[in-house]
Amino acid sequence: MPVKTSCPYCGVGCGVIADRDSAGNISVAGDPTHPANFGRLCSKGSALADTVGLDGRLMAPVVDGRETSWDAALDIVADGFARTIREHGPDSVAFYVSGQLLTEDYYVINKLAKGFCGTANIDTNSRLCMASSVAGHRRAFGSDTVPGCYEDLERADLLILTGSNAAWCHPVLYQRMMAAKGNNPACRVVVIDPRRTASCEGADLHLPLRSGSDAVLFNGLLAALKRANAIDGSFVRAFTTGADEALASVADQTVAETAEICGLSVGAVERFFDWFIKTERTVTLYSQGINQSSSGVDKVNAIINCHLYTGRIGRPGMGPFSLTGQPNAMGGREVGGLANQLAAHMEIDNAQHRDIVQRFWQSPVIAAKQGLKAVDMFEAIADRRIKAVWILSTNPLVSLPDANRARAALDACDLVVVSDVLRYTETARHARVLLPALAWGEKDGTVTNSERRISRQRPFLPAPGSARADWKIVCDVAVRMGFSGFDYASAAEIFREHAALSGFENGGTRDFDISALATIQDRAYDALAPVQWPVTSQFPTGAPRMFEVGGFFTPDRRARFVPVAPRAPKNATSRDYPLVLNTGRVRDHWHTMTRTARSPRLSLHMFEPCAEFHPEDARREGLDHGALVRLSSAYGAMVARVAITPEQRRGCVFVPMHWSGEYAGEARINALVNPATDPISGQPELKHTPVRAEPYLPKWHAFILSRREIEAPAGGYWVRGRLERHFRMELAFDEQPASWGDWARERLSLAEAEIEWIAYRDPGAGRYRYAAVRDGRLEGCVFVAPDHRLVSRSWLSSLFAEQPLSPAARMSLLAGQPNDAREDIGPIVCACFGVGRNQIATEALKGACDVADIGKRLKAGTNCGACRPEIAKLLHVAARDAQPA
Ligand SMILES: Nc1nc2c(c(=O)[nH]1)N[C@H]1C(S)=C(S)[C@@H](COP(=O)(O)OP(=O)(O)OC[C@H]3O[C@@H](n4cnc5c(=O)[nH]c(N)nc54)[C@H](O)[C@@H]3O)O[C@H]1N2
Ligand SMILES: Nc1nc2c(c(=O)[nH]1)N[C@H]1C(S)=C(S)[C@@H](COP(=O)(O)OP(=O)(O)OC[C@H]3O[C@@H](n4cnc5c(=O)[nH]c(N)nc54)[C@H](O)[C@@H]3O)O[C@H]1N2
Ligand code: SF4
Ligand SMILES: [Mo]
Repeated sequence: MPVKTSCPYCGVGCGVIADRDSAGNISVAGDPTHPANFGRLCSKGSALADTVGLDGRLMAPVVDGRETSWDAALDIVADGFARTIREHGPDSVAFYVSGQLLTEDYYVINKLAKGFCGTANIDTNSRLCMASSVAGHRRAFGSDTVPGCYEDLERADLLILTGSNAAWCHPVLYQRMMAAKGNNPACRVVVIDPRRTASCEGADLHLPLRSGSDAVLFNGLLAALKRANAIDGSFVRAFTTGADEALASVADQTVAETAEICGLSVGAVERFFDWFIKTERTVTLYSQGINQSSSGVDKVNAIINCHLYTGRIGRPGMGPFSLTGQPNAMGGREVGGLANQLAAHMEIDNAQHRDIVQRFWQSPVIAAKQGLKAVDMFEAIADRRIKAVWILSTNPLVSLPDANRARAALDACDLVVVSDVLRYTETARHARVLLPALAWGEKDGTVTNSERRISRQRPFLPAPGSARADWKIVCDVAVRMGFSGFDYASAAEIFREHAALSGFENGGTRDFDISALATIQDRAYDALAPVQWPVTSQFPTGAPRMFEVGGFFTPDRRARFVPVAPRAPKNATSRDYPLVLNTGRVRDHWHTMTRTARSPRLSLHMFEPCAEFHPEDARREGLDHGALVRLSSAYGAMVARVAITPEQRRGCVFVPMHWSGEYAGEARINALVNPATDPISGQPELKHTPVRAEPYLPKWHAFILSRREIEAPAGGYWVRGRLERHFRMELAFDEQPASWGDWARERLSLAEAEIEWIAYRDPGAGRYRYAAVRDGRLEGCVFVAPDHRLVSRSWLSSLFAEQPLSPAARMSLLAGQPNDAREDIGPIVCACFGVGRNQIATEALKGACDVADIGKRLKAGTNCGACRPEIAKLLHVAARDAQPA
């Protein structure tokens, strides 16, 4: 039976239809009726079926490395937390949770911490993600409200993306924007990002500003709006306060000054300002390039100031728009999962709010003060102020800044409990107690996307082993700790309580109100259609926009302009650390790769962690494209593959956040990232760490392709991944084995007798190549060289098909390339149809003129569309190369 559910990845919140046939085959398709995606899915969503297998799953509770019963594990957790609170007080325990929990899970863990344990030491990975937006919203609006909806992006005439690579991180939304732009000749797109990203392919203007200078740019814009008298006087007078102070702080900032500080040309800044001044329907979208900063909250307010001044908020086609990252970042905010919030958008510093929540919960206590925010929480674990911590649905030893220190913190902690779906993650390896949770496809509840839309996640798979829903595990522990109020029979029951609290003594004073859902019956909850909050008696079917006619949630109901004095990033570059490390995402991987690394097609797009350098910086540091680089900061070091590209801003290096010790050696970027935080939001500055780069020159480079899983070596550089019908590993190391042949056979785990062993050796040049063939099919191959110049992997990879090798392929095996070069499709660009770079280049030579044409010829880009910006780029490059010199 097909089940309607929603995608577990990004905050776009696409609806999917999942099904499992009688043979157990799983299929996933876009839900044409879901208002976030109308049937579309990106590469990650389309590959969901690849990721739900049970290998690697945590199936039973584990204590001290041994499987045990639920009763035993829950007793250890409940007794451990109760005893620690008894002996050291409530603030000696902590909970570190995640925007990937469902709202119901999140609600009960927050209730347990704040209402029953009596501590606000509950924080979430949203601290690394949305905390600056939350704080900026609250300063401006008095509430954490995203005023607009996705439809606004389609109705806008000017779309500004700052600190957002939506083409890769919110792909379905980006495709919606591009489709709308295609239908609206007046629509323009501006991308503000130090790098030229895939999102720039569809842009009319790219501003490659100096890292961290957004507040200067938007302050400059406010000054320009004033000079142009672009004020919406009636809106500003009726619905805001503080405009004069904000204007005073920017009044004399000229375009020239702005351009100079931001490292941009005067012309580009002028054009951007001019478009903004003249375009009523303007949406400014922003994400981590704004939030992950030591002045992230100020940057958010600098953006909102410009929208308040022009009255462009809450009306069709306009508004500031914070793109949420995780599927339920928004739901976590609704239940108050951050250490400085209370449930249902109430404030922990407000005694009246504390009283409301405590009476509603009938709880013995209520946390009286803010708890520790993520970075401070791990600091407190390190110095043993916190003695017991429970981590749910997040992998902090990979995702927190200064990750080596976070690891040392957990190792020093008396009781580390981890709820996860996998047996082995970097964090799970450092836990005393592991609790098996239900995963996507098995669990049941709700999530809220970037436009405040609540959607259901519904199960379509049976629970594996003895795994339990996260909410159930939390309630089991709460009951064992002796607390009442946790005897829920279902997710629906928790949802009703959450909805009731949102309306409890609200009377229009709080933005988050879904009280019309407080009496929803189980059957209606099961059938709940996606709906945007508020959902009240006034708005029974939800509301797409807020604040069109004021109604802000400050005491005087007016929005606040916030004067912003721009600050530079906390740690400046120096002689020792001359480059700015910028980190973020790639198209086909998700966070710490616990899901996406299971999908062969998602692993192909970017197989290794690449450090992207501007050609000038690469030359200065002596780095070659495709070679290895060692990056180090005052905190730690890592090794990555060098990619040289003029799309990188000079003085900056970009490295993806995804690789962990499970998939690579020495590739955790957060070992280097500084733990500097924003003083208001506590969000870490993940986009700006001073680093040094130097060539990493091990004596040997190798790659292995094998039908069997390849064991990770003990040291050196290595990266592994799962591809179609085989595994791949890249390695670089110093020690030379006694026999390369024996070494290769060991890597492939093959017994000599069963296979045909083909070898090529050139000891003089240090080149060794081996291939193993069984029954005419390729079993594996190992290529070794003294430098990084090994052969292309794509053709060899294609030989792991079911059919035996052709005689021609066999002949060419150890050459590593086909006799006819056209057979090598090159690195994969289109994950959906497996189309490679070489194929696109060939069609370009044959006259393919645009992305649509490539789609007709190769199908590339015609399914999810996530690769369309890259195809466009390849065509640009081909066209440029075709020009006579
Ligand atoms: N493929 C994929 N998609 C994802 C995720 C994923 O892991 N993989 N994760 C999801 C999550 S949780 C999140 S939070 C979102 C994040 O979505 P995004 O914020 O769009 O993604 P990032 O790559 O982290 O960073 C965005 C951009 O900020 C730029 N940037 C860096 N410094 C500055 C600066 O000073 N100013 C400006 N204007 N820009 C700067 C970076 O160069 C980068 O291109 O993505 C979500 N979607
Ligand atoms: N350098 C750098 N670091 C960053 C960022 C950056 O841009 N640069 N971005 C930051 C941001 S925005 C974010 S959101 C974080 C994300 O970072 P994390 O939250 O640490 O990353 P994930 O890999 O999503 O971790 C989710 C974990 O939950 C488990 N899991 C999955 N489903 C379930 C479930 O249903 N229940 C339970 N209990 N567990 C489950 C997975 O197996 C996995 O171990 O990273 C942050 N770190
Ligand atoms: S855009 Fe892609 S990752 Fe995000 S929710 Fe939609 S299908 Fe999932
Ligand atoms: Mo995020």
